[in-house]
Formats: sequence, C-alpha cells, structure tokens
Amino acid sequence: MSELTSRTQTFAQSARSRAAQTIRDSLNRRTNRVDTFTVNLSKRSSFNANLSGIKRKNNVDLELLNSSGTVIAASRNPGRRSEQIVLGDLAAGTYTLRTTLKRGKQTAYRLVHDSTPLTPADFAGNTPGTARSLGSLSASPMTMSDYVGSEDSNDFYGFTVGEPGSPSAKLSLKLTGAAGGLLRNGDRFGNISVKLRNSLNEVIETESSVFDGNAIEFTQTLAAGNYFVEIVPYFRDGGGDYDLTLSAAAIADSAGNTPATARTVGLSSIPASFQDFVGAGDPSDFYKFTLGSPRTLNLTLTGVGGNLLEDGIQVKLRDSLNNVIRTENSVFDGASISLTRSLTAGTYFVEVSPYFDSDNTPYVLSLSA
Ligand SMILES: [Ca+2]
Ligand SMILES: [Ca+2]
Ligand SMILES: [Ca+2]
Ligand SMILES: [Ca+2]
Repeated sequence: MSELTSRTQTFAQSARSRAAQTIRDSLNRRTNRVDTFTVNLSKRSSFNANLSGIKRKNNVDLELLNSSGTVIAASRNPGRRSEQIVLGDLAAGTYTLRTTLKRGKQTAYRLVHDSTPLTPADFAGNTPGTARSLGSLSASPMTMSDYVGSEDSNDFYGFTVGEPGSPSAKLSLKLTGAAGGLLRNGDRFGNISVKLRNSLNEVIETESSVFDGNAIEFTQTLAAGNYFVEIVPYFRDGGGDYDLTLSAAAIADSAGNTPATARTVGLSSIPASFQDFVGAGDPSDFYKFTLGSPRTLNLTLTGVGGNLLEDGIQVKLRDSLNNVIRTENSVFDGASISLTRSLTAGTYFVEVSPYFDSDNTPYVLSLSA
C-alpha cells in the first residue's frame, strides 16, 4: 500500500463577506493520496464546498471533519463527478476539508469553499433602556432563548418583583445552554456571566460559567421593585446560545414595621406561633400583646419547620412606650432565640428585625404567657 501524504493549507473566515476560496491542487496515488485544508469559522455560518475538474478515470471524494477528526459531512460520488457539501448551520470552530483519491493514478482538481456568518436573532437590547421587558415575574417560571457572543455583546432583561402585601420576593434564576443543555460556543464550552442589577443599574450579584459549560443557578431575596438581568460573554470570544429561566415567589408580610401597625396577638399559656420573614423589603415585624395581670412571657424564635435560622436575626422586647426592655440576637450560628421574662400588666411589643442589613430570614415566633 502506498504511503499517504497530505498537504495542509489554512483559511480564516473573512469578517462578514462571502469570499469564496478557490484551491487548485492535485492528488497522486503513489505520493499524495490525501490533501487537507484547515478552515477556521470565527462565527456560526452556512458553509459550501465544491470539488470539480477531476480527470477521466479518477475518483476523488470530499469530506468535512470537525476538530476531533470526526467526519461530519461527506460527498462520495462515483467516478469523476463533482462533489458538493452544503451545510446551512455550522458552529464556529476549526474544521478540515479532506480530498482523497479513491481511484485512478493522478488528477488535478479545483476546490471552492465559502462560508456566510449567520446573524443570530436578538430579542434583548444591549442597554437597560432597551431591555427586553418581562413585566412582573410570578412563581411560574418563564424561559427566554437568546444569544450573546461576537455578534451581540449583551442582553438586558427588565422585570419587576413584588405585589400588594408582599414587600419581598425570592427570585430564582437559571441559565443553561440551548434547550437546557450545556453552554456551548461552537465546539468549545460557552463562557457566560449573569449580572443581577437594581433599578439604578448597580450590580447586586454576578455568577459565571467559565470552563465546563454547566448551568448558572441562584436565588436572591429582593425588595419589591424593578430589576435587570444582564447576560454577557465572560471572555471576549465567549458566549453562545442560552436559555434564561426566571421566577419570583412573593413573600407576604403579616406584621407591620412600626408599633402603630403592629400585628395584635392574644397570649395564653398555650404557645401561639407566627411564621413570617424579615430582610430585603421588610426591615421589621412588630407584634403587640396586652397582659391583664402579671405574667411570665416565654418567647422562642426558630427557623421555619424547626430548622436553623438562615441568617442573623434580632428580637427586641419593648414596653408600651416603645422603650427596649430586652434584646436577644442570633448572629452567626443559626441558633434559635429563647427569652423568658416576668412582666407586669400592660401592653408590650416584640420587634423582629435582621441582625445585619443584608440578612434575609424566614422565622417562626412562638409566644406564651
Ligand atoms: Ca441576544
Ligand atoms: Ca442583545
Ligand atoms: Ca415580615
Ligand atoms: Ca414587616
């Protein structure tokens, strides 16, 4: 069997134009049965290759290989008939066109190939002012499919969270590749950043997927209001097709933020429990109770379902004039708060608030007296 030799020639895709590349070369059964030509597509493109001018009594086939060396398209007509590969949608990346002499001694040939970048649809503007408006998010997830990359530097989405009686909401965000797959940019992993921004366009949270194409997924407690999500490539040559899924679960507030708007509760020897939340959008919860005679107050505060508290929290016992009688904190370890105190007859307030401004804490408050 004759030794295979190959010639290699490299072609880079021209920026936008549909410049056809014409190659004139030859194959020889004894010394050069295979020619390879490297084609670099910097953008997702349509692609055509045509091989013609094969001499009588020869047969040359044409193949297109991806960067792993797998044949992804081939034209293998018999005899000296011309060969053609036509692909409507080829991802950006490095490919090899391979001509192989299958029959005959030697022939010249002509190989013409061209590519035309596909312009991706863009439904999301590149500034907050031109953001795609999603309206008010709800607990039902909504998914948007789009693209960022060399042809579209960023995508802005604008939305609101919160509804009457719900000053806080928990945003859930997930970003995957197209159809829920890995983030991809041609034959590489896509690298993408998600930036959550407030109404002043300040970044609240940034998450990135850089090396493995894995989804970006996070939740964030937000005060009711207007927000933006911005999608950008992490590296300049990154990006790709993506699916963005958003939902927001409203967090209701049943305890007012001042003594005047306190939730009035009646106490007995049987503990009464109140589940609520303090944090973004809801800086305090006031509870008001009145004792007709001297009693011992028992107060406990835990996470929901008896679990640990998710963040720091503070409890203040206040008298009828709103003076603080006692303060208890749960700062770092999520431990519950317990408070026992003898009280004279009168009206009192319990105020629950985040320990740090950034703390977001669902809780269950139990009171008996
Ligand atoms: Ca886009
Ligand atoms: Ca855009
Ligand atoms: Ca609350
Ligand atoms: Ca409140």
